[in-house]
Amino acid sequence: MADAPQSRRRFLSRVAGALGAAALGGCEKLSESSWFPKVLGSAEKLNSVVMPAITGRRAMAQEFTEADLSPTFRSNGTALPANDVYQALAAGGFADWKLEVGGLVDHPRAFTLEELKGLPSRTQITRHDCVEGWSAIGKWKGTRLSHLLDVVGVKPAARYVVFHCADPMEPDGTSPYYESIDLDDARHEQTILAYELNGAALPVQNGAPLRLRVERQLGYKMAKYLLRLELVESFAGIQGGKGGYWEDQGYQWYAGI
Ligand SMILES: Nc1nc2c(c(=O)[nH]1)N[C@H]1C(S)=C(S)[C@@H](COP(=O)(O)O)O[C@H]1N2
Ligand SMILES: [Mo]
Repeated sequence: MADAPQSRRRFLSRVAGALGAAALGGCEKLSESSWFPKVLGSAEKLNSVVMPAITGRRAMAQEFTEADLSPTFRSNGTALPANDVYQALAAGGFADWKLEVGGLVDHPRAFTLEELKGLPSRTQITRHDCVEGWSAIGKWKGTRLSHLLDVVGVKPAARYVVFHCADPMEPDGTSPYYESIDLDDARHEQTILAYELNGAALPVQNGAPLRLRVERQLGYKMAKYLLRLELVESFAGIQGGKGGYWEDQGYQWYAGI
């Protein structure tokens, strides 16, 4: 499953190359030019198949208005990590909490919540879709992951960001929840590390003090209770090796909606 986006990108690079673009980076401009739709149009079916695929990874998730907010944003999965260290941090209002960022970065370091709040943020009202069959619209504010990555400097070999969480998924305290996304999604404008939900500090049941929002993917990708980010080249040696807790149980790694 983890290979699907790569092979799709390779295919799209070839399509873009055939159309005379040096790289996918030129596609947004390409699609605005007058000849590009005509070229695809002349290829008949290509138009509907290739266009959304080419612009796909950069497309924005739909954003909503305050009037669309769900009355409550329910909690799913862990609502309180069964982890003494986490519970002590929560009792202290997360004053001693830090987010560690390491792996394939130039400057590994830890960030306090205040430091993260000092980086450029984004506020967005989006719809969360859970595979269990419910959706909710919430307003999220958080640090843009792209800026955080610029601060630590991503080494060229890095391909994924792995999100390590505080909540153990086994009763014996092992198997912390974890997730991962590739650098395209990590750099997406709407990918944020959220510390606010609906204008208030992120509640514990929704992942306090910090959780991932990677809009355009399903709910299980939105890792809560973040403790550590790790830049990696592959998932080898990380828990089940499939890039996420639910992925290790057979869920799709790329959970696009
Ligand atoms: N750490 C952690 N992150 C998690 C989960 C979890 O159990 N633990 N559940 C996932 C699932 S399946 C969903 S739908 C959302 C639920 O987010 P919410 O509790 O804010 O509704 O968080 C995701 N992130
Ligand atoms: Mo979910």
